[in-house]
Amino acid sequence: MESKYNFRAIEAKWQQQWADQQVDRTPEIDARPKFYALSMFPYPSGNLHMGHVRNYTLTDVLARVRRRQGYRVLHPMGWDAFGLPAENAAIDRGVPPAQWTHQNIAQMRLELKVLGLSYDWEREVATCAPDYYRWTQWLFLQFLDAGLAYRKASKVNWDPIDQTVLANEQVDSEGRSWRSGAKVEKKLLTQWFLRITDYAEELLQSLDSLPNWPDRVKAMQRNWIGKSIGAYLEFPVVGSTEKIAVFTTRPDTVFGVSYVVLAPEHPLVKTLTTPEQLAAVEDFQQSVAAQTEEMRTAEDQPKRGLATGAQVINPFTGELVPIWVADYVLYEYGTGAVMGVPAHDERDHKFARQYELPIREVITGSPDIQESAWTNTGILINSGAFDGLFSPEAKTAIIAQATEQGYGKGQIQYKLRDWLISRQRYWGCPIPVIHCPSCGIVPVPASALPVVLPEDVKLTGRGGSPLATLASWVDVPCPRCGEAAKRETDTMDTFIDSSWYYLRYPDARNDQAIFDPALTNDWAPVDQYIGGVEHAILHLLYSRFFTKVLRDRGLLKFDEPFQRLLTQGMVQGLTYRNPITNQCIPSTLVNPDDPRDPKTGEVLKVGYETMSKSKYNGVAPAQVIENYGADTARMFVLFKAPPEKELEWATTDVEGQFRFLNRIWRLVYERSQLQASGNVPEKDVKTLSRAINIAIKEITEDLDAAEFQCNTAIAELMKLTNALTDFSDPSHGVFQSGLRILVQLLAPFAPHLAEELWSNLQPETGSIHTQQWPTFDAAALVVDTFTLVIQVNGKVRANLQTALDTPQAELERLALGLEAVQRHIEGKTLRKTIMVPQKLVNFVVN
Ligand code: ANZ
Ligand code: ZN
Repeated sequence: MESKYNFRAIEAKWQQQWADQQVDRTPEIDARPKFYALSMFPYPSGNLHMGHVRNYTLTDVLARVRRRQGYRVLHPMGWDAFGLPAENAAIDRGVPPAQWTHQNIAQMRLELKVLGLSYDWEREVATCAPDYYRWTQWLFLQFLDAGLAYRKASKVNWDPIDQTVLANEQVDSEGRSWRSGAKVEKKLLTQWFLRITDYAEELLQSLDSLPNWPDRVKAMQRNWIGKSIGAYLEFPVVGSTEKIAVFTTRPDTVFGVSYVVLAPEHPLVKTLTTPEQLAAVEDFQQSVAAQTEEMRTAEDQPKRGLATGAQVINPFTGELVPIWVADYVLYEYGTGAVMGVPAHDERDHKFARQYELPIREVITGSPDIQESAWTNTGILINSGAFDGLFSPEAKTAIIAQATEQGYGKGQIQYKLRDWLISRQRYWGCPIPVIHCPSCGIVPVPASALPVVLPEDVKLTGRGGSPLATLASWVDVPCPRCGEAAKRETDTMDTFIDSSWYYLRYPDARNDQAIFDPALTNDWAPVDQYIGGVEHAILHLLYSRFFTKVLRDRGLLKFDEPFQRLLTQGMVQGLTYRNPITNQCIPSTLVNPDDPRDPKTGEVLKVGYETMSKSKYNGVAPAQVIENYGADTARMFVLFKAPPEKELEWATTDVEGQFRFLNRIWRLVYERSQLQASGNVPEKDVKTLSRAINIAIKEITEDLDAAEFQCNTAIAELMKLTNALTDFSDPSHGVFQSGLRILVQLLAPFAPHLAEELWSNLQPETGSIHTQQWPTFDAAALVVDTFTLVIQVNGKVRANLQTALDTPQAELERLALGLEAVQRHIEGKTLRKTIMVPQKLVNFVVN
């Protein structure tokens, strides 16, 4: 054994050996319990970033521990490889997307291997490979067959920079594209949708079956699905046979309606508006069309509206109320029309104040209804026969009357819309249908899959789908009638590719079926899923949806894809910004002791922000590995913060972990150099034995917790290292076994170092990563106690039963706190404390 910790040689050597011996291969299915550990697969953007390192190391620790706890483990990796960056790179640099993507995959695979992650590489998948997307296409046909995929013309979000349609989920709260940042426009186009709304209720309900998901993620999903329980009510239009239907969550306020509002896009606007109002209303419609949904509904935006001149009858009161159009009513939600109740809704209140519409109180509670709306429940007033009822009862009674009289019913409404999946881009999975002039939409027969994405396509980045320009690919005979027909040229949203990849790993090389249900139903669901919180809604909701559809198609036997979810926090880097321009300045140009803008001399703002290229605050994993090794990099990302919290990058802490690994190295190395001291007090043996068992217990528990705490586990490793360092006789059996336990517990975190040390300590037993996970001896945890005699000025005043290893300062504090002692020192000055360890303390006072 060398005296120096040579991480480069050690890491290279063991990575080679593990690969040669295929130690990370997934075992065949046997009687052992299974464990499926999965990190969200990356987009192959070029290089690994620290966020990847954190994510994959966390999952790797768990996979390694579970293997040693007797589970058979599946721990795979793959690539979410379709998507726009490849296409944009092709446009910018002329490299074909496939080539760009495969280069990046090769590079990132290398970087992953250098981290010592225990993946079964034989199960690697890439969503852009025909042997993968063949099954994505097959799935699409399953959805089509189930009536869950359909086409419709709709107003869609159009990204003018990326020249593609976006799902609602891909537009941020300011109406910008999640990817290009462009202001999103609305366009009317025929698009493909998946009927996720059919599963809205189940997607909501079964969140309750996921106790090991973060509450925050479940709340975000609930919000996104947005279930509202209320009523559908119809208001007949005066002088017409038309009715305006509204959706309301507050039918109990129906006696307070002072106007009804249509969304500007509502088809009745045109029919109902009086001739005098028509020109103004049309102008208004135009100006609203230019706004995004977010601008229209934002709390702080003034609401704009206009009377149509027409009126409806409130069927409950017989009253006539005016019909308005207003920007705050959205056409796509509910019925696209609202009953305005200014007394009990904030928006309506503001609107009524602005346009001088009446405000009528029908629920008690407000001190001054003209001043502020009362939006809570309460007792009904001014509501005819319903006066005196409490809101919840009133809702039921009012819905009952509407149902009986035929102008309404109870209604449940979801915010969730069907998922728009078609994209007019090239680098995605082709939608496997053919448009035939006689037969209409004809699915490509499963036997003809995959519909291979052609490679010889000109990418310009401008206008429509690039595939549409390739006649040789587009023109095909109809599979049904043989007539000349055309392929669908849209590709699928890449979120489809990632909605099912976790089902492929259990049987990744199957070329006859998407997977063998026996294998996938054995390994899946995923036992622990780890990834970024940015996927809290879309990816996770879509995956849950796919799982449920495949279950209903008889392919899966479970309801939820991910049993346990951990969303790890972002990795942040020190960021320097110019206080005036807010521009980021690369740290290499800044003196950390006096951070100033190198050009203007301004004192810079310094803080931690999520690492990103544009902020020049990133640290490349390859650099850290080069300087300190993969084991140090792993230890750092695990130790610096709890997994779900932000992690602030600090080189000094990386060095701290490096020193810690060096300490462990020296401890093992020096054990042979030291002389046996012969007589070790029994209490020291007990203390070390206890430290060893505490470490086993605490680390095991930290790794079993739902949000498993690698940071506290590493802190326990440090304590055990200290206890071993303090022990005087390295030849003693308890020290020897402690050292082996330390290395065993270290192995999931720093797998290379642990393997090297183990091969020195116990070469005959083979790899450390196949050793059974240690178990602790509960008896050794029991603390030995002794009786401390407490004197004041030499007279015994009290006794204290206390743990043998209680520190002296703590003993003094405890002793002084005793009432029997207090009584004799009160009002006097403590002059001296005489301590006879583990026997007696004497407080000298006068
Ligand atoms: C009358 C009323 C009175 C309302 C009251 C609220 C309070 P959630 O919970 O989000 O479903 N609404 C309905 N459709 C709308 C649309 N297309 N655009 C804008 N607003 C719409 O909200 C349902 C409530 O939002 C409905 O209940 C309706 O206003 C409004 F004291 O009806 B309410
Ligand atoms: Zn045909």
